[in-house]
Amino acid sequence: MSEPSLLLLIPAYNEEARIEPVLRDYARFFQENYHGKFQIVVILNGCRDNTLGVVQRVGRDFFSISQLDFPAPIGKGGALIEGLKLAPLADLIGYVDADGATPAHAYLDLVKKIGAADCIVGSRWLPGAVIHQSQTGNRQFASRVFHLIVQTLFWMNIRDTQCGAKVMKRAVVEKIHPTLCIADMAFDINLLYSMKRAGFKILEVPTEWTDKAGSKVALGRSSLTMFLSVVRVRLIYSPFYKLLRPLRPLEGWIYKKLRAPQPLSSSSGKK
Ligand SMILES: Nc1nc2c(ncn2[C@@H]2O[C@H](COP(=O)(O)OP(=O)(O)O)[C@@H](O)[C@H]2O)c(=O)[nH]1
Ligand SMILES: [Mg+2]
Repeated sequence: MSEPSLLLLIPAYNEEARIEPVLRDYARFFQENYHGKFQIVVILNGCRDNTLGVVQRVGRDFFSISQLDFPAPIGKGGALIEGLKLAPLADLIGYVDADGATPAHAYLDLVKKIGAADCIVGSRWLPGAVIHQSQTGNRQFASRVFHLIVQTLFWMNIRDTQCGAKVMKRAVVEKIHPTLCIADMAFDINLLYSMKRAGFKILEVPTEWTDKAGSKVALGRSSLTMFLSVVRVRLIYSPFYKLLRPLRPLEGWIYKKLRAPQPLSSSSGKK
């Protein structure tokens, strides 16, 4: 029996040194082990290295690989907001990091678990997760603080909102896409909370993870931006949001000071 068609998005920023083996592994592994249509679309933006050349070269060896390139600094979230517009192409749409933190076989395990759920979230923090190389102490600390803030604000009971491996059903993506507006690394909170609010079923599943050197995250600035963004998502869904409109220029000013990315399409995240 044929499996559902799968579109895998890979956001990539200055990944010329890390992405090639990952693309080759995923393309080869899914070609051999997945019995449904499979496509990878790498979504680049504003890369200052030759990521595009590398992706194009690998794409000549594997017809399943293609790319979208946006010159603007739209961030990981902004790139995924654009990539998720391709949802009509497949039954299942997911994303994964370009550095190979999630091996191809572990990603396929997540896909196979979707069953009656609407979204599968790979988790490094659930019992059963296999961690070959942990994040640095600072990153783990920041990640746990972030988790506490997210849990306090949203009560989603998801232990690992930030793991780069997720997969969703097409109807889910199409329904919530207009509510996506966060371009930075807090994009996942925007996505997950939109799904929860729309009543979709999110299943968190332990996964396999190897932390890779060469992270693109500047911890200090990134944490502040993510904090601002989760507060913003919370406010968007609060009854007071309209009253806060006069604060919009201040919000824009802070994002600018933090050099935070902005999405390409100017959705305000309204439901
Ligand atoms: N398109 C795009 N991708 C990004 C951007 N920033 C990070 N990424 C991608 O997001 C993924 C996770 O980034 P990474 O640096 O591995 O984060 P970490 O492992 O959490 O430190 C990788 O695939 C990055 O290339 C960005 O500004 N634009
Ligand atoms: Mg990484």
